[in-house]
Amino acid sequence: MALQFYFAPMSTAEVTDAVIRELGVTCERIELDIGKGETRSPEFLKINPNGRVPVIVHDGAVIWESAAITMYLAETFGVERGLYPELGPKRGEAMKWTVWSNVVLAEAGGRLAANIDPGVPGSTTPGSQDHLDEKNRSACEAAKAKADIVRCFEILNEALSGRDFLLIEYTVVDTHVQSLAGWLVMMGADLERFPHLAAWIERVNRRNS
Ligand SMILES: N[C@@H](CCC(=O)N[C@@H](CS)C(=O)NCC(=O)O)C(=O)O
Repeated sequence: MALQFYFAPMSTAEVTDAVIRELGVTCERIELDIGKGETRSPEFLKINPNGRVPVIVHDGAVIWESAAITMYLAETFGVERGLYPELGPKRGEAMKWTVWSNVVLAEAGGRLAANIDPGVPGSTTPGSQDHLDEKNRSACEAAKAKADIVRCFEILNEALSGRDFLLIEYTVVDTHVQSLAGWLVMMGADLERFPHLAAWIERVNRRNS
Protein backbone atom coordinates (compact mmCIF):
# COMPACT_ATOMS: atom_id res chain seq x y z
CA MET A 1 0.00 0.00 0.00
CA ALA A 2 1.27 3.48 -0.90
CA LEU A 3 2.54 5.65 1.90
CA GLN A 4 -0.21 8.01 3.08
CA PHE A 5 0.64 11.60 3.93
CA TYR A 6 -1.77 13.76 5.94
CA PHE A 7 -0.96 17.42 5.46
CA ALA A 8 -2.29 20.97 5.52
CA PRO A 9 -0.92 23.81 3.39
CA MET A 10 1.17 26.43 5.22
CA SER A 11 1.80 24.15 8.23
CA THR A 12 4.63 22.06 9.66
CA ALA A 13 3.58 19.46 7.09
CA GLU A 14 5.44 21.58 4.50
CA VAL A 15 8.65 20.24 6.06
CA THR A 16 7.57 16.66 5.41
CA ASP A 17 6.37 17.60 1.94
CA ALA A 18 9.85 18.94 1.11
CA VAL A 19 11.48 15.77 2.49
CA ILE A 20 9.11 13.49 0.55
CA ARG A 21 9.81 15.40 -2.67
CA GLU A 22 13.58 15.37 -2.08
CA LEU A 23 13.52 11.61 -1.51
CA GLY A 24 11.20 11.00 -4.47
CA VAL A 25 8.80 8.96 -2.34
CA THR A 26 5.46 8.12 -3.95
CA CYS A 27 2.54 8.81 -1.63
CA GLU A 28 -1.18 9.34 -1.37
CA ARG A 29 -1.81 12.88 -0.09
CA ILE A 30 -4.71 13.57 2.24
CA GLU A 31 -5.29 17.30 2.70
CA LEU A 32 -6.90 18.63 5.88
CA ASP A 33 -8.18 22.15 6.56
CA ILE A 34 -6.94 23.32 9.96
CA GLY A 35 -9.21 26.39 9.94
CA LYS A 36 -12.24 24.13 9.51
CA GLY A 37 -11.18 21.92 12.42
CA GLU A 38 -10.46 18.88 10.25
CA THR A 39 -7.29 18.12 12.25
CA ARG A 40 -9.50 17.70 15.32
CA SER A 41 -12.22 15.53 13.82
CA PRO A 42 -12.92 12.23 15.67
CA GLU A 43 -11.64 10.28 12.64
CA PHE A 44 -8.35 12.16 12.46
CA LEU A 45 -7.82 12.06 16.25
CA LYS A 46 -7.77 8.24 15.92
CA ILE A 47 -4.79 8.69 13.57
CA ASN A 48 -3.05 11.41 15.58
CA PRO A 49 -4.48 12.00 19.06
CA ASN A 50 -2.55 15.30 19.11
CA GLY A 51 -4.76 16.60 16.31
CA ARG A 52 -1.81 17.80 14.24
CA VAL A 53 -0.21 17.32 10.85
CA PRO A 54 2.07 16.02 9.44
CA VAL A 55 1.30 12.32 9.78
CA ILE A 56 2.44 9.47 7.56
CA VAL A 57 1.12 5.91 7.51
CA HIS A 58 3.56 3.37 6.09
CA ASP A 59 3.29 -0.42 6.15
CA GLY A 60 0.75 -0.20 8.99
CA ALA A 61 2.84 2.16 11.14
CA VAL A 62 1.32 5.55 11.98
CA ILE A 63 4.09 8.13 12.47
CA TRP A 64 3.54 11.68 13.66
CA GLU A 65 5.99 14.43 14.69
CA SER A 66 7.86 15.84 11.71
CA ALA A 67 11.32 15.06 13.13
CA ALA A 68 10.42 11.38 13.59
CA ILE A 69 8.89 11.31 10.11
CA THR A 70 12.00 12.82 8.51
CA MET A 71 14.32 10.40 10.30
CA TYR A 72 12.10 7.43 9.36
CA LEU A 73 11.79 8.44 5.70
CA ALA A 74 15.48 9.28 5.49
CA GLU A 75 16.52 5.93 6.98
CA THR A 76 14.09 4.02 4.77
CA PHE A 77 14.58 5.82 1.45
CA GLY A 78 17.53 8.20 1.85
CA VAL A 79 20.59 6.11 2.68
CA GLU A 80 20.84 4.31 -0.68
CA ARG A 81 20.23 7.59 -2.50
CA GLY A 82 23.12 9.20 -0.59
CA LEU A 83 20.78 11.65 1.11
CA TYR A 84 21.18 10.39 4.70
CA PRO A 85 24.18 8.93 6.55
CA GLU A 86 24.61 5.23 7.22
CA LEU A 87 24.40 4.10 10.86
CA GLY A 88 27.32 5.60 12.77
CA PRO A 89 28.57 8.92 14.15
CA LYS A 90 27.39 10.94 11.15
CA ARG A 91 23.90 9.52 11.68
CA GLY A 92 24.09 10.87 15.23
CA GLU A 93 24.83 14.34 13.88
CA ALA A 94 21.90 14.03 11.47
CA MET A 95 19.57 13.17 14.36
CA LYS A 96 20.98 16.00 16.49
CA TRP A 97 20.14 18.69 13.89
CA THR A 98 16.76 17.23 13.05
CA VAL A 99 15.62 16.97 16.67
CA TRP A 100 17.14 20.34 17.64
CA SER A 101 15.37 22.09 14.80
CA ASN A 102 12.02 20.88 16.13
CA VAL A 103 12.56 21.04 19.87
CA VAL A 104 14.46 24.34 20.01
CA LEU A 105 14.16 26.27 16.73
CA ALA A 106 10.55 25.44 15.84
CA GLU A 107 9.48 25.69 19.47
CA ALA A 108 10.58 29.35 19.46
CA GLY A 109 8.94 29.74 16.05
CA GLY A 110 5.67 28.43 17.42
CA ARG A 111 5.71 30.99 20.24
CA LEU A 112 6.43 33.76 17.75
CA ALA A 113 3.71 32.53 15.35
CA ALA A 114 1.09 32.62 18.13
CA ASN A 115 2.02 36.08 19.41
CA ILE A 116 2.22 38.12 16.21
CA ASP A 117 -0.53 39.58 14.04
CA PRO A 118 -2.38 36.73 12.28
CA GLY A 119 -1.97 38.63 9.00
CA VAL A 120 1.78 37.95 9.01
CA PRO A 121 2.67 34.99 6.72
CA GLY A 122 3.67 31.99 8.84
CA SER A 123 1.62 33.02 11.89
CA THR A 124 -0.93 30.62 13.38
CA THR A 125 -4.10 29.80 11.45
CA PRO A 126 -7.26 31.21 13.05
CA GLY A 127 -9.16 28.19 14.36
CA SER A 128 -6.02 26.17 15.08
CA GLN A 129 -5.31 24.95 18.60
CA ASP A 130 -2.26 27.24 18.86
CA HIS A 131 -4.04 30.40 17.75
CA LEU A 132 -4.41 33.16 20.35
CA ASP A 133 -7.05 35.88 20.40
CA GLU A 134 -5.73 39.42 20.22
CA LYS A 135 -6.27 39.92 23.97
CA ASN A 136 -4.07 36.88 24.74
CA ARG A 137 -1.25 37.73 22.33
CA SER A 138 1.75 39.22 24.08
CA ALA A 139 4.41 41.54 22.65
CA CYS A 140 6.65 40.36 25.48
CA GLU A 141 6.27 36.68 24.44
CA ALA A 142 6.94 37.65 20.82
CA ALA A 143 10.11 39.54 21.83
CA LYS A 144 11.34 36.57 23.89
CA ALA A 145 10.65 34.20 20.98
CA LYS A 146 12.55 36.52 18.61
CA ALA A 147 15.55 36.58 20.97
CA ASP A 148 15.50 32.77 21.14
CA ILE A 149 15.39 32.61 17.34
CA VAL A 150 18.42 34.92 17.12
CA ARG A 151 20.29 32.52 19.39
CA CYS A 152 19.27 29.59 17.15
CA PHE A 153 20.41 31.53 14.08
CA GLU A 154 23.78 32.18 15.75
CA ILE A 155 24.15 28.43 16.33
CA LEU A 156 23.24 27.58 12.72
CA ASN A 157 25.41 30.36 11.30
CA GLU A 158 28.41 29.12 13.25
CA ALA A 159 27.77 25.49 12.26
CA LEU A 160 27.60 26.47 8.57
CA SER A 161 30.79 28.49 8.62
CA GLY A 162 33.30 26.81 6.29
CA ARG A 163 30.88 24.20 4.94
CA ASP A 164 28.09 24.17 2.38
CA PHE A 165 25.72 21.88 4.26
CA LEU A 166 25.09 20.83 7.86
CA LEU A 167 26.81 17.45 7.40
CA ILE A 168 29.24 18.80 4.76
CA GLU A 169 27.49 16.91 1.93
CA TYR A 170 23.84 17.67 1.21
CA THR A 171 21.33 15.47 3.10
CA VAL A 172 17.62 15.64 3.86
CA VAL A 173 18.63 17.09 7.22
CA ASP A 174 19.30 20.29 5.25
CA THR A 175 15.86 19.98 3.64
CA HIS A 176 14.20 19.62 7.05
CA VAL A 177 16.08 22.30 8.98
CA GLN A 178 16.04 24.80 6.10
CA SER A 179 12.29 24.44 5.74
CA LEU A 180 11.84 25.41 9.40
CA ALA A 181 14.40 28.23 9.18
CA GLY A 182 12.59 29.53 6.08
CA TRP A 183 9.36 29.70 8.09
CA LEU A 184 11.06 31.92 10.67
CA VAL A 185 12.39 34.20 7.93
CA MET A 186 8.86 34.37 6.50
CA MET A 187 7.73 35.68 9.90
CA GLY A 188 10.35 38.41 9.75
CA ALA A 189 13.44 36.87 11.39
CA ASP A 190 16.42 38.87 10.16
CA LEU A 191 19.35 37.18 8.39
CA GLU A 192 21.46 40.35 8.19
CA ARG A 193 23.99 39.22 10.81
CA PHE A 194 24.10 35.61 9.60
CA PRO A 195 25.84 35.37 6.19
CA HIS A 196 26.60 31.63 6.35
CA LEU A 197 23.01 30.87 7.28
CA ALA A 198 21.62 33.19 4.58
CA ALA A 199 23.86 31.59 1.91
CA TRP A 200 22.81 28.08 3.00
CA ILE A 201 19.11 28.97 2.87
CA GLU A 202 19.63 30.15 -0.72
CA ARG A 203 21.72 27.08 -1.59
CA VAL A 204 19.03 24.69 -0.36
CA ASN A 205 16.29 26.77 -2.03
CA ARG A 206 18.10 26.55 -5.37
CA ARG A 207 18.30 22.79 -5.00
CA ASN A 208 14.59 22.51 -4.31
CA SER A 209 13.43 24.81 -7.12
N1 LIG B 1 5.70 19.09 16.71
C1 LIG B 1 4.78 18.84 15.63
C2 LIG B 1 4.01 20.12 15.34
C3 LIG B 1 2.91 19.90 14.33
C4 LIG B 1 1.92 21.07 14.36
O1 LIG B 1 1.93 21.87 15.30
N2 LIG B 1 1.06 21.12 13.37
C5 LIG B 1 0.04 22.16 13.35
C6 LIG B 1 0.17 23.01 12.11
S1 LIG B 1 1.69 23.86 12.04
C7 LIG B 1 -1.32 21.51 13.30
O2 LIG B 1 -1.49 20.50 12.68
N3 LIG B 1 -2.33 22.12 13.94
C8 LIG B 1 -3.65 21.62 13.86
C9 LIG B 1 -4.60 22.31 14.77
O3 LIG B 1 -4.21 23.26 15.45
O4 LIG B 1 -5.74 21.89 14.76
C10 LIG B 1 5.55 18.37 14.41
O5 LIG B 1 6.70 18.77 14.24
O6 LIG B 1 5.02 17.55 13.64
